[in-house]
Amino acid sequence: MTATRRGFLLRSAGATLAATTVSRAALAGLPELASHDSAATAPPLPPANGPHYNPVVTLNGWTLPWRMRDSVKEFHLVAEPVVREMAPGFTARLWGYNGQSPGPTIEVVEGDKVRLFVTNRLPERTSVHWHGQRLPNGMDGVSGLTQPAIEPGRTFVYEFVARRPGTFMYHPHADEMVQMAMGMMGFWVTHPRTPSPAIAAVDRDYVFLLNAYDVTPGAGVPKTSTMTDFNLWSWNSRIFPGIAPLVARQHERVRIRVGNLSMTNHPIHLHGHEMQVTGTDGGATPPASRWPEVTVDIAVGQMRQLEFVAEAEGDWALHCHKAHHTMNAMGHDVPNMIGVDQRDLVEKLRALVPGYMAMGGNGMADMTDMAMMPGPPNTAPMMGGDGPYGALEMGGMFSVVKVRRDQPSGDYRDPGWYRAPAGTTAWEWTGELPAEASRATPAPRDDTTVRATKPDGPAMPMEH
Ligand SMILES: [Cu+2]
Repeated sequence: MTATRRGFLLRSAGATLAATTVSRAALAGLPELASHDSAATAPPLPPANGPHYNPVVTLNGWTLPWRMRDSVKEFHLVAEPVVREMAPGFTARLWGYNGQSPGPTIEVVEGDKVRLFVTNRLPERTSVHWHGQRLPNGMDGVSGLTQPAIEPGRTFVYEFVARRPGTFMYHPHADEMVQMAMGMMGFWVTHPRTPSPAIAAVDRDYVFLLNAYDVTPGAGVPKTSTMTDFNLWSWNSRIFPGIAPLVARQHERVRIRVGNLSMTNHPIHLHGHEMQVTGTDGGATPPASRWPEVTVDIAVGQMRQLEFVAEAEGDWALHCHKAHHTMNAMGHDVPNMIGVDQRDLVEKLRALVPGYMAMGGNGMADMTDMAMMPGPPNTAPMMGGDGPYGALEMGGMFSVVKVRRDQPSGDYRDPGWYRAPAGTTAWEWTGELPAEASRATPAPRDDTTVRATKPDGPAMPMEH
């Protein structure tokens, strides 16, 4: 939901969220303030003016509208405390922009003159660095080095020409450790003025940031001094099963732009297809330099454009290959109990702690069956998400690329789970090799999780 500035002011009048009030006078003359209060994936924002391009889709995010003033594209970013639903049932109190963390995606065209108003509603000073852009030194947003910091309640103006097409990010260069650990970051895409072999037109163009938080189960505010042992590994401040699927029609060309603003690298792995890195932080890769990959490591501070043709129908996992990064709310100093007979121990402990249950003796998958193993309120399940054949036993940096023959082009709605053709799903051995045609296809365990595409529904938002 995009709210107008009027709605925003009305809402914030009674809200305790905003740490700093900004007077009406200070907002005078600024572009209408757009704000989002939902973590649903917003439909792509087609350009209202200027050259046409196929707009990007920000997973569980949205694109910032702009206004034109004398051929300058004007945007208004507001740095402020936000409440982010990281997964259904689990919210975190973060800092971000315009109502969400990450902030909205900024989308422009090569050669655009861009003016960005940045209002600071945080309790401390900030700045915005336009990561990867060619710009005048004084617009680079490093507080203390290229500009004074933006004090609470103040608005600064950044202005430059988006000279290089490609994939970019924005984030503070002021109290960085705290502000980035709190979720302050956003995506920026500059489309080429004319497509070229190096920057081909694609049918779907998805963007997300890799980030991570350390939120004590039951608490809502991240610990900002954590250096490596994060417990929530997220894409756009969402964790599986809260991450929207990436939907494509079979044979479509799909681009996924990924930026890493966490504290470690993430090998992003796609099932069932080969992809190429068509762009890096520095721009498009020359086509002759590309090679196929199924896993692309994305280092801290880097952006990568991954592209593939969605040739194979199905529900294909897309995830970070560091296994600890596909878990939620995980403590990492857990003893290994695999193979340990805990029966004696359980008896003794039950005398002291009624209802005590032993865990981990056969691995940790039991955790998914103990959905009810209640953590404190507002705790993300360690592994969550039900698939058509059972628990997915995944969390964190995990989503699904859903390739469908009948997905209408331009339709980003979740088509539900894939129904494999008979005889094409792994089956249980019964002692004999059956004829291909008579292989049993395991039945999805719950038909309610297998939703059919509703072609008469609204053309857009995928609620997830
Ligand atoms: Cu990772």
